[in-house]
Amino acid sequence: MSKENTRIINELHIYEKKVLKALEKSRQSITPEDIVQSQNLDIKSVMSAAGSLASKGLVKVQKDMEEILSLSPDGEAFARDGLPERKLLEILYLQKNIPMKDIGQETGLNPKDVKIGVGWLVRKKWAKIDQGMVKITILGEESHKTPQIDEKLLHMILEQGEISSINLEEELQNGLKLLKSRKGLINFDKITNHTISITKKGQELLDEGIIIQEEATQLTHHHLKTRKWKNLTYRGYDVQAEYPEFHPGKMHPLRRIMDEIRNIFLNMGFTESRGPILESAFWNFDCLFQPQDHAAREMQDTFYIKNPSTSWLPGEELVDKVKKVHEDGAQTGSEGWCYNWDKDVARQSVLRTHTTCVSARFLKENPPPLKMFSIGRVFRRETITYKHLPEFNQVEGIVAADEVNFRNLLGILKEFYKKLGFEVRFRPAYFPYTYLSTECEIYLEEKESWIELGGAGMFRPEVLEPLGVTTPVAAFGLGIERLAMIELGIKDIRMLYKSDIGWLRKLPLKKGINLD
Ligand code: FA5
Repeated sequence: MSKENTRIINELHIYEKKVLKALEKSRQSITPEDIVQSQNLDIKSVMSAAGSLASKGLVKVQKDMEEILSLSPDGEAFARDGLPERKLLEILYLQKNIPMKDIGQETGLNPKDVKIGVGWLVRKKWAKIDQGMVKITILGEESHKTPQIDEKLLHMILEQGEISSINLEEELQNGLKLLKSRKGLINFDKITNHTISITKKGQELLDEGIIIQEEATQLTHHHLKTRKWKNLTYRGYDVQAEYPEFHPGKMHPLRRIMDEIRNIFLNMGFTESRGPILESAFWNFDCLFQPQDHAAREMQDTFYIKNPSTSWLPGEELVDKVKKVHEDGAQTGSEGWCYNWDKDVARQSVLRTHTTCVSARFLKENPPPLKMFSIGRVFRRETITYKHLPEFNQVEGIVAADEVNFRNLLGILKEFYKKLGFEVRFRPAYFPYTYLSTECEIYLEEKESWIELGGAGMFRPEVLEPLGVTTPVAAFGLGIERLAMIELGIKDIRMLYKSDIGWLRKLPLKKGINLD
């Protein structure tokens, strides 16, 4: 047996095998009803098995339309009593001529039948109408005793109850045409007959021999309990079968990407930290050597909080050191910003504008060497665009140790993005709290432009000295939504917050695994 035929036979359902077997016995076209009889199946199973076999080219299913004729109540009355024209002909045969106006009275027919009868007398050429007289013709004389084909058919249907139009002889087919042209005498019911025949390919399989064996489609509790499972043959799974669409619950893609980022940093040996969302200007700006008249502190860039309008400052020692560094640079070798630093400005409550304040807080509490990252929400008074949101997430990180330098920082960022599958480029940048500073960018195909992903740099001595840190510190702060845009291939950052269920359903459950 060829490998292909074995495969086809193995994949046949038991009903399909039974239909083939039925054809083997008859060796010619058979009806589904024959198969119902011979294989002890129900008609639905036979039809669906035959359809499936036909789609595999193993059988041919032919459909023939059949018309079943039966009589309506009017038709039945005409069949018993005679057609109106026949009744008229009988009288006319005796009288030869009858005035048109007297015909109802002479024949005792109702006006409707008189109308029909006279019409058909003329149509059948049994009579003609001449100067108001209905006159019998020679054909009428001859037809007097002989029933015509339409009348014969009417009687046949009356006797048999119903007959099929396909079995009618040619003469009766003409009779049917006549009866069809009279409205309401005959009922026509259309039925479809199927005949099934074996194809060459199907015959090949039959010649190879098909064994019919009951197959279990499922292993049930009953099979196990009765130990029947040992002797059962199990139907194989069609792993390519169509399956219904399903939408398993899954994490929002942004949350998934955040978890992915978290895992990357944890695997790179970083520890995670967190900080408050409602922050003092001190930690958000001052501590990061951002002068109190810096543009980023303006009301149009930062959300200031009315209640509580002020926040606690840390201990005097740190506050004084920060004040000094702003005013004259303290021991850092810099001149500072050369202005009078105001404690009250530093007390102002803000929604943090970046997560860099978490790094500052962490450095205050934890001596190097250290590697720390944090993930969290930040807020800015931004005009919403395809790449700007007023509320978004950042991942922040610092590496502090004696031997850390700017090249290490670039290496860490490159490695991080590589793990996410991105290649980034770096360009020089400016941040008040870092020197050297850089920004990493990635090319966005959809927008045909470079998009900024994050900022980084070595913290300045003006940041580190007040915090009591003596080692170099490499720092970075990266936008998460921008990363998500690229990973998910979306053109607009707002999509991430739209709750578009159609889009969410289509997204892979996990990067690289799409169950939809
Ligand atoms: C900062 O926030 C710096 N704190 C980063 C930093 C940390 C520099 C440590 C040096 C040392 P920036 O404002 O560029 O940088 O924002 C960082 C990233 O956040 C941007 O590159 C961008 O990816 C993302 N981002 C900024 N603004 C928005 C916004 N409105 N909507 C969405 N993402 C934004």
